[in-house]
Amino acid sequence: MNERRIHTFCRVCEPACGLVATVRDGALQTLEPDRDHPVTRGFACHKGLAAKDVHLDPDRVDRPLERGADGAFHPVGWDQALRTIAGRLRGIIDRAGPDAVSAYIGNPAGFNALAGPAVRGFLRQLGVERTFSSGTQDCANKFAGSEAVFGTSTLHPIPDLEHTDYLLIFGENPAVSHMSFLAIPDPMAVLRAAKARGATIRFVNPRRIESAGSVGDVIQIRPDTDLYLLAAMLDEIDRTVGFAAAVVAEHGRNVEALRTFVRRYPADRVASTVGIPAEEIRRLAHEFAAAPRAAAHMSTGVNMGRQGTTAYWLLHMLSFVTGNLDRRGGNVVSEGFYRNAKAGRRRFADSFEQGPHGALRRGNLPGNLMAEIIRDPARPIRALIVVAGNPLLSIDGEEKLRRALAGLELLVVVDLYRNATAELAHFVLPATDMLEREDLNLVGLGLQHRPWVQWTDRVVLPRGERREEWWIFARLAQEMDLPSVLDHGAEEAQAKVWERIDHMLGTRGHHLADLRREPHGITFGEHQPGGFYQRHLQTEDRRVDCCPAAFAPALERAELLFGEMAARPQGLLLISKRDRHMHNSWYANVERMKPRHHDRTCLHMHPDDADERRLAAGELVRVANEHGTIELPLLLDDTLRPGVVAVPHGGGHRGAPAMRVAHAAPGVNVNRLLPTGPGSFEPLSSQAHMTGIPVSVEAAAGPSG
Ligand SMILES: Nc1nc2c(c(=O)[nH]1)N[C@H]1C(S)=C(S)[C@@H](COP(=O)(O)OP(=O)(O)OC[C@H]3O[C@@H](n4cnc5c(=O)[nH]c(N)nc54)[C@H](O)[C@@H]3O)O[C@H]1N2
Ligand SMILES: Nc1nc2c(c(=O)[nH]1)N[C@H]1C(S)=C(S)[C@@H](COP(=O)(O)OP(=O)(O)OC[C@H]3O[C@@H](n4cnc5c(=O)[nH]c(N)nc54)[C@H](O)[C@@H]3O)O[C@H]1N2
Ligand code: SF4
Ligand SMILES: [Mo]
Repeated sequence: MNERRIHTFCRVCEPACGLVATVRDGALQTLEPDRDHPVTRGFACHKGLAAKDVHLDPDRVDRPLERGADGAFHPVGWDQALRTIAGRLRGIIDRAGPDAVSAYIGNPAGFNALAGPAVRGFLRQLGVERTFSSGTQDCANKFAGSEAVFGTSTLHPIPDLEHTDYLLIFGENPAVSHMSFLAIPDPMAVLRAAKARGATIRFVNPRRIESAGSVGDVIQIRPDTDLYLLAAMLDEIDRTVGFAAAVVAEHGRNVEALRTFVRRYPADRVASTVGIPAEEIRRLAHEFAAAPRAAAHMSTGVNMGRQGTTAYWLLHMLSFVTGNLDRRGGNVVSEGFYRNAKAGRRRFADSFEQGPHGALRRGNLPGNLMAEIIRDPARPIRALIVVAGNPLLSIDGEEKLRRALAGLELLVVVDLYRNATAELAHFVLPATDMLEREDLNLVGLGLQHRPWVQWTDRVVLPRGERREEWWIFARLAQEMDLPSVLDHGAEEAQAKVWERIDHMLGTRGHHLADLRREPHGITFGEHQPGGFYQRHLQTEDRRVDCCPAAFAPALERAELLFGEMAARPQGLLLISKRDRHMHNSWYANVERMKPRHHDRTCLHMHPDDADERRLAAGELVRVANEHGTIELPLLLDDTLRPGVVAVPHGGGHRGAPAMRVAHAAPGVNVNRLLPTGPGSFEPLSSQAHMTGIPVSVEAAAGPSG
C-alpha cells in the first residue's frame, strides 16, 4: 500500500485555503484543512472540503460527448472530438471570418492559473476579438473604476484589517461568501479580532446580514442607491471637516469636478431615496473622516447596481480625500509575487469601441448582450466555446439566451458537468477538477490579506478521460494546423505552459523550480504602505483622477436615475442572496451541500410585506415583472429591509437531467426576472444590472397578470 500526504489549496473562491489530501494507491482518501499553513492556518469551509465530492461525483462528464443525429449525446474519443470541432471551426472561419467565433469564460476559470491564458491564446490565434465572461455579471465595474481613477484596472487597494479603527463594507457578506477582491481565509475571525481591538465595523446592506452579528451593525440601504450615499458622505466631509488638503493637492487632479458632483447630493436630498435618515448619513461621514485610520470595501451588492463604476470611484475617493489611501489601517496595496498594477495599465478613455450597441468597453462584451450579439444580423456569432461557465443560468434572461445558444452552428462546452448550458451543446468536453491539475494561487494576486504564492502538484491523476484546459486548446490548435505548445511533445509542453508564471515570479527574484519544493509556498510579510503614488499608480501624470472626464455622461445619467428613483412609487425591489449551501450554479449536484430545507429556492420577504399582501410562510408565490415570472415558496425573513425581497441565484436545473442531484431539486432561475439586452448594463463597464429590480409578488393561486 502506498499512502501519500499532499499539500494543496482550494480553488473554489478567493482565499485559496490550504488543504491536505491523503492519497492511497493513487486514489483520494481524505481532504482536510491544512493546519500548518502559514497563512490560512487550518481554515477551510465545507465547500472546499466538498471538492472531494465533486471529484468523485458519478455525474461528472468523464469522456468527450458529441451530439448525434438522434439528438442524444454519445461518447467519442478525444482525437475524433477535437478533429471534428477543428473542422467545423475552420469551416465557419473560412466562410464568415474569425468574427463568427466567440467564447464565454466562466468564473472557475479564474481559479485555474493555466486555463484562462490557454483559451485566450487560442482565440488570439484564430483572430477572435469578441468574447464574453462571467466578469460582466460580477465585478467588471471594479476594473473600469480603477482604470479610470488609478490608470490601471489591476490596482485595488484593500482594507488593512489588522490596523484599521473603522471599517465600512458595502454590499458584501463575508460570513457566507468569504469576500471578493479581498482574499482572506476566515474573514470573520479577522473581523472579530478587529472588533476586539476596538475597531468599529459597519455594513451597508439592504439585509441585516449574518456577518454583522457580533462584529458590527448594518445600515439598511435601499438597493441600487449606494452612489448617492457615498456622494452625500463626501459632500458632508467636504463642507465640514474638509478634504485632506495636503494629500489632495499633492496627489489629486480634478478635485473641483468631484466637489461639484457630490455637491448635488447633500444628505438631506438623498435621504429618502437611499432610505437612510440624513442624520445617519452625516454621522457615517463624520465617523469615517474622524477615525484615525479608516478603511472601506465594496463588493457584488454594489457592483450589480446600475452605477457600479461610479460607486467604486467614490469609494476610492472616500479613502483618498480622507488621507486613508496608502496609510496603515486604511486601504493599502497588497504586494504579492508580482507587482501587477503595471500589467493593467490603460487609458480609460481609449478602452471603448463603437459598434451597433453604442460604445462598449473592449475586451469583454456585456454578458447581457450575448443573445443580441450572437444573433447580430450583420456579424452573427456561429460558434461559441464555453469554458467553466453556465451562462444559461448565470446571465440575465434565460429564455432569450436559450434561443440564441440553440441557434448556434457549434456550441462546445468544457466543464466538469453536463450543466444546463451543456445540454444545448454539440460537444461537451470533460475538464479536470482542482485535485487533478497543477496550479498556482494566481487569482488573489494584489488582493491578498496576507500575500503568499503557492504551487500545487496534482493530487491525483485525472479520472476517466478528463483533461486540463491548456491541453484541450493546445490539441485543438494542432488539429487546426496552428502552432501549439504540444508541438514538441507533452513533457516540453508541461514546462512551457508555466513559463509565463515563472517569468512573473522572476520579477521578484523567485523561480518556479524553488516554489515547487515549498509545500506551503512563499509568504511576503505585512503590507507596507508608502509606495502607492510612486510605485503603483499608473495615470500619466501620476495623480489620482478625482473626476475622470470620460465619466461625464455617467454623471448626467446619475442625476437622471436619481430623479426616476425619487419619483418612483416604492414597489418591491429584488436583490440576490448567496447562501452557504451553494456556489453560483456549480455545487448544485453535491448531495452533502443540500440540507433538506435548502433544496428549493425560496422568495425571502419581510413579514410586514407578506402581511400587506396576505401571504403566508411556505405559500407558493408568483414573482413577476416585465422581464419574466417565477413561482416559488415564500420564506418570511425579517433580516430584509421592508420593500426588499431576495432570491438566491444559481438555481433552475430542470434542464440538466444529467446532474441528477441538482435535477431532483432544481430550484428556479431568478435571472429570469433580471433585465437583459440594450440598457440592462452599466455603459462604463458593461456590468449587468442585477440588484434592485422592481418586481410584484402575489399568491401563485391568485389571479395572474
Ligand atoms: N457560499 C457562497 N460563497 C460564494 C459564492 C456563492 O455563490 N456561494 N460566490 C463566490 C463569488 S463568484 C463571488 S463574486 C463572491 C461574492 O461575494 P459577496 O460580494 O460578499 O457576495 P454576497 O454574499 O452575494 O453579498 C452581496 C451583498 O450585497 C447585498 N446587496 C444587494 N444589493 C445591494 C445594494 O444595492 N447595495 C448594497 N450596499 N448591498 C446590496 C446583499 O444583501 C448581499 O449581502 O462570493 C463567492 N463566495
Ligand atoms: N442573480 C444573480 N446572478 C448571478 C450572481 C448573483 O449574485 N445573482 N452572481 C454572479 C457571479 S458573482 C458570478 S461569478 C457568475 C458565475 O457565472 P458562471 O461562471 O457562468 O457560472 P457558475 O455557476 O459559476 O458555473 C461554473 C461552471 O464551471 C464548472 N467548473 C468548475 N470548475 C471547473 C474547472 O476547473 N474547469 C472547467 N472547465 N469547468 C469548471 C462548473 O461545473 C460550472 O458548470 O454568476 C453571476 N450570476
Ligand atoms: S473559503 Fe473558499 S477557498 Fe476557502 S475552502 Fe471555502 S471555498 Fe475553498
Ligand atoms: Mo463572482
